[in-house]
Amino acid sequence: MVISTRRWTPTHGDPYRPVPYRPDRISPTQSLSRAAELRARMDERRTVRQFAPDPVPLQAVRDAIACAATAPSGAHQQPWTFVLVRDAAVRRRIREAAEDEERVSYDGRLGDEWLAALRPLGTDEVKPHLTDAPALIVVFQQRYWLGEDGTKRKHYYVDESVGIAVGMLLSALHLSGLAALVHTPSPMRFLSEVLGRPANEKAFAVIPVGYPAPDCEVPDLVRKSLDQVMTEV
Ligand code: IYR
Repeated sequence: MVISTRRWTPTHGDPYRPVPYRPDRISPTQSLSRAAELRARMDERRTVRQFAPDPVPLQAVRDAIACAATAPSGAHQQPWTFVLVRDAAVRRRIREAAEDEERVSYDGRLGDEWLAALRPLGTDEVKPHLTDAPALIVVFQQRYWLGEDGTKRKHYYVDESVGIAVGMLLSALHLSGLAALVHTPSPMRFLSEVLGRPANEKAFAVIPVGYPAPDCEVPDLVRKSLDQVMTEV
């Protein structure tokens, strides 16, 4: 297996220049066993809110981000930026700002119906995972393309593209043995300020990454069964 090292440059307006695509086919039997194994592995993934302070193998996190960046995107515009934050002081500033927003949210901004929906998850405004986890991946969506000369160009299906990439990121982290959490403090503007991101980028999620704390607990959730989420035509 070889990873391409060609560097991306803007392709806007380029002609269609197809190349052959001939991936090896695995047998149906191999597909069945891979799919069954993946299904069982993915079923073991849990959102973790209590992290051990232990460091994580950083290249595994970088590889997971590279996996996420293989996601399909609208017009192949790849409208994402992943900021990997390890600096403890920056994580502390993110935690303080996030908790300031969450306090307002849990004190009433969310409303009774939303708070009732969250009750079984046991979440509150205290966000220790933002400083306990050894790394945060802050995902930004590029609402539009911003050239070095200030040229702006529309990006298409940005929410969908970044959502797919984050799904692939979570899968890659989990399959690499790392725990994660999708945290969406709202509003998230403070993340652009703390991390000095440009005007075309908008924070999408903060993803703490690490190992579960030895005393980690998770809610006793039940996933919908296959027949509850799928119908065949
Ligand atoms: N952003 C808040 C609230 C929250 C909202 C949803 I929807 C969740 O699934 C979990 C939490 C927080 O992070 O606590």
